Amino acid sequence: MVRKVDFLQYRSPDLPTWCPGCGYFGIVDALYRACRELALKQEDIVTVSGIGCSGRTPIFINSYGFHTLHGRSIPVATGLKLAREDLTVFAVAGDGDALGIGGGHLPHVARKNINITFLLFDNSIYGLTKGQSSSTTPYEMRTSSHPVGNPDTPLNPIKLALAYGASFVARGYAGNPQGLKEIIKEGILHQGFSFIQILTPCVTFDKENRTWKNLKENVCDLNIRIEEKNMETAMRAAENEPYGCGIFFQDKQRPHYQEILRHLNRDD
Ligand SMILES: Cc1ncc(C[n+]2csc(CCOP(=O)(O)OP(=O)(O)O)c2C)c(N)n1
Ligand code: SF4
Ligand SMILES: [Mg+2]
Repeated sequence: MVRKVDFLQYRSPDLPTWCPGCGYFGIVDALYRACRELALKQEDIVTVSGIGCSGRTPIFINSYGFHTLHGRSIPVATGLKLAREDLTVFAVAGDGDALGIGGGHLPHVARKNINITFLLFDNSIYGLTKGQSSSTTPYEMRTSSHPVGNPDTPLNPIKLALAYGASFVARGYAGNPQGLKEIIKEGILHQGFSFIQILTPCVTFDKENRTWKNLKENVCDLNIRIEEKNMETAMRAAENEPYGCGIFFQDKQRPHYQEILRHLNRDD
């Protein structure tokens, strides 16, 4: 029997409490549509989040979810995937959650190649706590914690994920849910750790950097679909194209963690 799957069924009856105009609406829309197009059963999806406006995401998806501690979506999602390999597991985190307090988890989930899909809601600011600088806030940007300008050099999430050895590294844009949906689908289908940075505005606390206007004017399609693993091209694109969207790197040959465990436990 063909199962009828509509993308609205993934939408929770609890309406998102994000500010009107927040980019996160576009992200969950892309997520619903990716799940629908892959015909994932709601009961087979788990979304694990940390703390932040992005941390509320599981509440708005009509499936299983886990709103954990600040910076801890990756280890909880890892444990879940190791216990239930059959489930589709998303880990979601904001830039502060993923790269600040939780930054120590990223190298390990990447090097182990845990088969989960990680969505970095990158608005380059702490949204929930009212606009402090985060690890991706640009140098000199004025924020509530740095009213005369951020003194710190921002991290480049794509370069980090590449350097840590993530087997799938991509960037999408909240203002293009169709394009983002395609990237998320690829991330779900990828057998290994999928890292997806999503450019998105915080319309309430960022009036000068990652605004809708700025994003609309600068986001471009990189047209790089690197089937062959090519770290050098990917690194160069990450360095030169801060608003370029697409798949920067994918290693389809590398076994994921559970495949490695099966290999090590083989009976020969
Ligand atoms: C251990 C701990 N430290 C600090 C906080 C306060 N806090 C909550 S969310 C947050 C940052 C959120 O920023 P980000 O991860 O970028 O998420 P966004 O709100 O932008 O989605 C901070 C510092 C906390 N909840 N727990
Ligand atoms: S504070 Fe910013 S990130 Fe949080 S819901 Fe509002 S617009 Fe979105
Ligand atoms: Mg943020």
